[in-house]
Amino acid sequence: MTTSTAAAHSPEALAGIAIRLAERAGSRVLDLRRRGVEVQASKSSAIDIVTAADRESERMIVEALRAERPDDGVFGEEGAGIAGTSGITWVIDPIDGTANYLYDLPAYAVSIAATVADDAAFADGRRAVASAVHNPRTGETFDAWEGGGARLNGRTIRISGQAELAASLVGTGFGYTVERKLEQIEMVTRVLPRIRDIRRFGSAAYDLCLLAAGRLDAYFERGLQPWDYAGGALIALEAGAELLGRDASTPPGEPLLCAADPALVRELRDVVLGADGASTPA
Ligand code: LIP
Repeated sequence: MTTSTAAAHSPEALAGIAIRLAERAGSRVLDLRRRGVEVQASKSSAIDIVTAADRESERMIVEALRAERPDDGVFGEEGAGIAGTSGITWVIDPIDGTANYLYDLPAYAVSIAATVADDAAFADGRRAVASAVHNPRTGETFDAWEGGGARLNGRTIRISGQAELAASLVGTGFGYTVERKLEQIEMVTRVLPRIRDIRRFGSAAYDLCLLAAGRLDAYFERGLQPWDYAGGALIALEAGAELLGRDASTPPGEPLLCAADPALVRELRDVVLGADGASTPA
């Protein structure tokens, strides 16, 4: 492989593609928002919506990736599913935080992650090696590549370093079905008395980036899809966070994803799961 070819395949180069495509799709998503949101479908429940912008964002990103990286796979929230031969699969959330997009609340993002197969890293069997998460409403672009650190608009970011649970500002989120919400309420009931406070912004990708930037001290959620966390998880890891799943044999992912400073994340997981022996308030 020549030097130029190697550079074209480097994690840093993949991050550059993710940044460019996330910002381009974000600009289109913002333009469509200004014209008015068109809800086109729903998925797991009537409130799990798909807008025309979700579909247009994913279409734009997939079209560009197919042109630039024809041997790569593509996997998107709104249906893109293309097997590749290069070992790289792009995981796309065209708008993470779609409800916020519908209500014009400034916490939604385009998330693009270049991933490789790795059953030990995450529950979906893939690990991001490069990613970008772009919030078009705030103009923030978070990016990372494996071993290259994490950045916000090009400036290096690090987690807060908070190791004390009682002083921690903790992000979380809730699903779209009653059954899932009831499970999540139990988790919040255990956690809220033990921490500074909860923040629920409505986008896992953005939550993980806020953790990476030190604006949250920790984050947990049960029920996330790979496209929700793939991009933000790498950015949080490269900013110094440790991510845990439900137990030692279950990597972070849909069953549970906990993210925080390595000195805090195990205590957080134990409290989330009720495994710390504390009694839940009546
Ligand atoms: C969202 C997640 C968020 C979760 C929301 C929703 P979507 O993804 O990023 O963490 O709490 O309920 O699932 O559906 O907006 O792409």
